[in-house]
Amino acid sequence: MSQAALILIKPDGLKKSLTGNILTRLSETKLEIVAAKMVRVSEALAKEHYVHLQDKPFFDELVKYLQGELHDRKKVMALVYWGNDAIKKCRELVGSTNPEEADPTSIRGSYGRITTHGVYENVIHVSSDALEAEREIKLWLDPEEIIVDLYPTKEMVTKEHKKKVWA
Ligand code: IDP
Ligand code: MG
Repeated sequence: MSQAALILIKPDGLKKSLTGNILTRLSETKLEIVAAKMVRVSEALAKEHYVHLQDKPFFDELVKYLQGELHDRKKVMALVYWGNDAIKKCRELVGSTNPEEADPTSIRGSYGRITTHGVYENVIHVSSDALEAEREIKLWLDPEEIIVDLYPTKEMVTKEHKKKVWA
């Protein structure tokens, strides 16, 4: 069954110029990329993304990490991979959360590190299951930014909505 997975190339991945390597590795999955964009991550977005870890001692550091404050790279690249067993396929290539325990040939095993601050800098995020993928994709992207219909949508007329357009 086709499934979607949110991938984030985290600020350390961008700072280390790993975008090309990571996308090449992920292409081994033969999944389809159905969305891609650069995002400047607000504190609110970072906190919501990692809401399940809000009680952890490393939470504040983790939020700063995702915002790019530890790497002077205030952006992440967000992608949606789509296809059969997308989450399992991506997670296998990405490797374990702790880069020291991750298979050395996995993306995190190859490029991740544990900092003296204690947060695992593991260069990439991938959704953990289908429910989390849906929650995360809806958090990071609007329906129009994804080229397939993943989840139900509705139409809304937003007359008062302020929007930046080309001058
Ligand atoms: P995942 O990214 O493999 O799904 P999660 O448990 O969802 O793992 O954790 C989110 C992120 O929080 C990790 O990718 C890593 O950057 C950081 N993290 C998780 N557990 C720890 C820990 O025990 N110490 C330091 N950082 C951690
Ligand atoms: Mg997770």
